[in-house]
Amino acid sequence: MKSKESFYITTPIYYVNDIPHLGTAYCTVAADVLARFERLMGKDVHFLTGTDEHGEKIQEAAAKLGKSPQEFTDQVAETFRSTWKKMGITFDDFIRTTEERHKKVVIHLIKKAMSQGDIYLGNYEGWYCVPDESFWTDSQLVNGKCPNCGRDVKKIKEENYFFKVSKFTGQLLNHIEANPTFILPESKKNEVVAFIKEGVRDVSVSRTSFNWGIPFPSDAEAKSSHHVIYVWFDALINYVSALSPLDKPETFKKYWGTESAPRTIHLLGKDILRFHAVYWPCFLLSVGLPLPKRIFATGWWTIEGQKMSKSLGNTVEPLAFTAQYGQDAFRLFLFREFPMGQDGDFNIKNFKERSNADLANNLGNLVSRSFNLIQKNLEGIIQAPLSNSEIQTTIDTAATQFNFNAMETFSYNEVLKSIFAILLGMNKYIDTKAPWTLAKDPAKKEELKSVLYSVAEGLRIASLFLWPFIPYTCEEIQNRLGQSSLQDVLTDKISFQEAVKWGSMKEATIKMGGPLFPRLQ
Ligand code: ME8
Repeated sequence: MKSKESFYITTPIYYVNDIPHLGTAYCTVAADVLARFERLMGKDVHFLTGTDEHGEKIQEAAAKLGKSPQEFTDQVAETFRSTWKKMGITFDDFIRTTEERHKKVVIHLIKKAMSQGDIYLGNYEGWYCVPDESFWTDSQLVNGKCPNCGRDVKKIKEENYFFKVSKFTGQLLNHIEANPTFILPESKKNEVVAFIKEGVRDVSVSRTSFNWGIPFPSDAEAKSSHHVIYVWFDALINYVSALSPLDKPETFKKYWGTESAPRTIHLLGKDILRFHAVYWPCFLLSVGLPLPKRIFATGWWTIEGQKMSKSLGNTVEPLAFTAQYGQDAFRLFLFREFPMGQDGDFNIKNFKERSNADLANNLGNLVSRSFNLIQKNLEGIIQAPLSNSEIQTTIDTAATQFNFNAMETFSYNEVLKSIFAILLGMNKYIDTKAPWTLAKDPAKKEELKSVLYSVAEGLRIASLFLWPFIPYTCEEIQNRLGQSSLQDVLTDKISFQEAVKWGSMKEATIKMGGPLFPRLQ
């Protein structure tokens, strides 16, 4: 068997001072969509998520609850893992930065950068934003607050190790220029380029004023014996450490990729793009590892027009929300309305309108009316007709001309728009063909069979394209149609291309079922 192309997708690892919310669910579901899609494409997918458990913020959060940091992080990490599981997120690995497998790679890589002469000892004096775990200069502050999150900053003065970012920024700029889709979306790439061109200061890679972190490799020069690795460098390395480069170099190479064939896609929010698109690539250049293939920054959600925040109490809790409205309606809404690189507003009115329009009225209605017609007029049996139907060409063309690249560049809303337009077209096709009238005329039996077969076949094909987005519904549609093409693709019995070929539907007896989606008031 031909070996599969490998594919590696990561989400940010989430801070355990908070529980999963709309923002973290967004990135995680977005990564799940692409992971599922690439599996359909026959790739050997490795999908990583996890938790970011060190640093001042976590130490403070644990102390507030009177817990040890380890006890606290064990608990919240489990909440993340189980929430994603319950939401059907198909991650292959879940990394925690307090795990030994992670720590040893962090130490190894920091030592490597030190041996390259890229880390030096110095003193930091400036501002620090604990919620963002980020350093700021006087001139960067906005009205004395953190320019990223607007919260209070504190003055710190401590001995730190620094990483020579500036040594690598020229090389990074060349890479960005030579690889136009390395950082996406374009507008965010331009911001990164402008930031680099202004001149990037070397960044701290250790902290000394608290101790909840990975101890910095000892160095005789240090005056303070309490250096812990700065949480951002600890955290970024998770993408490498999870692949066990020291113990399983072949696995690492397979998923991480090489310079000429990079495999890694990092998905993250725009708030943390600088860490991912500047510091992280420079660090990788220092330690001699290939750069990722793509870094995509998602936009930011507001809720009912307001910034999402714990103090406003307006956060959307994904488990509660999906328990009420269903996983697929939630998943669809995340990507249907707004391009992923832009900010969006999570608004319950829009959510309901979108669910009703796409899911209840369009897809749900298509399933229920076509199944009723097949049941009533063809004894529930779908059988290939003798002649082609007009809709065949539309669906065939859409399937063969599908913009596969749009998925890897996260143009999910474009993809969804075109699929739902086809479903709408299928509903119109039923209206025009009026199979209920054809059924009255025995001479039109073949035509009736052809119309109903076409709709069923269209639904089968659509369920393959839609599966990454609304998996539960698509599996149900395949099941009701008595088809296994989705399973056959996922178990490598057939390719996706074969599965979406018009006419591959097996003769089957349909299973009737209730409405797929309730109409929301
Ligand atoms: O930053 N809208 O973790 P984090 C959209 N541990 N996305 C949002 C959002 C919102 N309102 N709020 C949060 C960290 N996010 C670090 C990452 S990676 C090596 C370390 C999403 O728990 C967004 O993707 O603060 C953001 O990047 C992520 O949550 C940060 O989660």
